[in-house]
Amino acid sequence: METHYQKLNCGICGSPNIDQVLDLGSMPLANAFVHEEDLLSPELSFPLAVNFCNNCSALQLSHVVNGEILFKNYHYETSASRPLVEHLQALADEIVKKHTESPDDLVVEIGSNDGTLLSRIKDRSRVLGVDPAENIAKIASKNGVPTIVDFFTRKVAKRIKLEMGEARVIVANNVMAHMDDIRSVFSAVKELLSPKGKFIFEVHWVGNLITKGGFDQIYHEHVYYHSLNALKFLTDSLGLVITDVALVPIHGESLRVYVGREGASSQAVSNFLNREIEMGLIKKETYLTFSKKIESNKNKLLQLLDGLKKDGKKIFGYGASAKGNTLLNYFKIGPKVLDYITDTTKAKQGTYTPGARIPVVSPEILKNELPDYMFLLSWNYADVILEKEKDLREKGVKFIIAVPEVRIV
Ligand code: JHZ
Repeated sequence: METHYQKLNCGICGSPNIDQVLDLGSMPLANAFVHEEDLLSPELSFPLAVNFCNNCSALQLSHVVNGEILFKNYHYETSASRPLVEHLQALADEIVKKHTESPDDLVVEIGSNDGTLLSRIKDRSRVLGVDPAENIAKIASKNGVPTIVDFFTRKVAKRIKLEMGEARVIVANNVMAHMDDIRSVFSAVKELLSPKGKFIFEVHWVGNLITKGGFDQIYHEHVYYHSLNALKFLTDSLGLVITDVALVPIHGESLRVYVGREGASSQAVSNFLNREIEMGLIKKETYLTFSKKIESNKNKLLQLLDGLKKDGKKIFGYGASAKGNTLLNYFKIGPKVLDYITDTTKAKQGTYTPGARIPVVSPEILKNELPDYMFLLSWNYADVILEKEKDLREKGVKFIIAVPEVRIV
């Protein structure tokens, strides 16, 4: 099995006219948490660099790691983050009320993870999940969500159509950035979707990446950093229509894109396309400037952490997110700076973060041991977490947040 390969053509339009705009060096996989028994074994690491396509403006990784390595045994569980669960509850209601007509309609989710979304739809519609991670799909099945353990391909789409009929809704949250062969995935969607059906997906928006500076969203799982302009290039070329778009406040800001086999685009779509053009998202220079900003944020953060450590302060990390691992590894922040990282995901507790090797522990530790500072590695949930941790803050624990700017609260 080939572990990774270098992309010589744009994955959206096929053009060879691509240029590198950012290089983060060789990095371990952001979700490959290390178990105690593997501490002495070397970790896999791969080049992490970003290319811009001068033809269709798509931003994408220069090297792609084999999906079997990335996703077959996965540590991220949707249900571990309460704000995400609430977000998906609202999406479930929207899907049922606005996009299905009868309980016989089929809703298929690509990258269904632990079944958090579909379990909220299953009593109102027929549902089916598709996810390559066997360990996570098992949890979904326990939650009553039938799941095909596989990548979503044309073959799988045909099989579903044959056995269950066309899908009224296909939903894919935080997976359309992950699939290298995105053109085939869209073709498979077209195969399975009913003529009046909707393909609804959410992806982190590159505009948020650029304006808020959350470069830590860049890791091997995210092959693409989507703009609506590049996505439109893709759907146009496949005879699909982006019927609507909304910016939703999850993972910073994400695009929720509605795609159909027929119909017209809403005014919101053309407004959004223009907004991105005005922001410079279809220009290479924008990404070169962004890449320089990462270095200045790095200096500010390292100076702050260094000063605190010299003053003898104890610092823990909060939330062992995948993005946190990009930041820790690129900025070379290790266990000498952060004693522990607390995380609510059971499967991450007792492991060590990839690369930096910082112990991940249950938040229960905070009942016995309080740090002076907690470094928030899930800045996307800052508001909710600061509110949730009121007691901790009243006890004097301060939070360090690095995105969009380095600050202490
Ligand atoms: P969170 C994930 O990235 C993975 P990550 C994936 N690759 C992807 O594409 C993006 O999402 C979009 C914990 N936590 O959601 C739970 C607490 O401990 O920012 C999670 O481990 N306490 C699919 O991993 C982590 O933090 C809390 O109160 O960067 C958050 O990870 C909360 C709210 C979370 O995504």
